[in-house]
Amino acid sequence: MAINADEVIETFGCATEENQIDSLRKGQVVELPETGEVWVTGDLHDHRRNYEKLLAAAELPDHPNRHVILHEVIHGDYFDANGAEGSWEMLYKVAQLKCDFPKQVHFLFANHDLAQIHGEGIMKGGQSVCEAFNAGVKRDFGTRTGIANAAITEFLLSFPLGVRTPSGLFICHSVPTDEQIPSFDFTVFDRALTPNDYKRRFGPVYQMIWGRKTTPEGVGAFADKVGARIVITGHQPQDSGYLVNGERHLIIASDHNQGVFLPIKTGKNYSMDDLVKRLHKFASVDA
Ligand SMILES: [Mn+2]
Repeated sequence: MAINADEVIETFGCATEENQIDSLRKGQVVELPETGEVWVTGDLHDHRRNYEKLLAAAELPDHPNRHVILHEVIHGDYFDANGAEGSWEMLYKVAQLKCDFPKQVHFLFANHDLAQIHGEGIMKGGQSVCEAFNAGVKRDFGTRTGIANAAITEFLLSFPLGVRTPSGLFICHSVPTDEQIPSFDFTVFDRALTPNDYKRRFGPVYQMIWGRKTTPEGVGAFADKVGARIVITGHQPQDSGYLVNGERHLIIASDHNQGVFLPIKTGKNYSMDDLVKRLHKFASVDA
């Protein structure tokens, strides 16, 4: 694939800045306005068809009060014969989207992003997905690889940790484990981050984006601390598209045909049942 490396790198820079100066952002959380819609997705993992469907259905240019939330867009299934993986391109697409619709597009920091920044930590079929991603960048950027990697890292680090609606929803990639929640550093959402926040096992960012199998009671304690009624996450794969983990935790996935997205009003008070009824399967979207 022939690419204009300078143009791609410049776009990552633009999107990084838009994340940093987002007027809805308070610390590490984006606070959505009372009026409008938000279309929530789960992990995307370079599912190009679902991304196309989402964009076609969301019609962002015609709906300036409509927001979309994207996370874990990298590390998909597009490998070449040499084992190089091509999801930098999906990251570029969402960066372009942020530059085109800076007030409407929001990201959530995820564990695959952190693993990619560190260059290690996630294996699939005996291969490091981070090395495969690096090989894809090297293949396509050649002599500009170093600068491209720096721009990608800055872009990923500019992602917020959560999105909040005025109706009491808190949307994030995942939540800490039950064991971590009692001592979790909740100030992480309200302040600038330091390298310690990302530290393996002990950093609050790490704990939050890697946490799995949190019980409904654990998520309830987390929700109380962040002032939310219901928490919506991705992170844990869902073959049927979603899982209701108790009355206060909805898990959704957007990285396969049975995956879902959740279009809702920012100011409306939904119950868990209401949210489940609003889930849309990508398979049912014509685009
Ligand atoms: Mn994840």
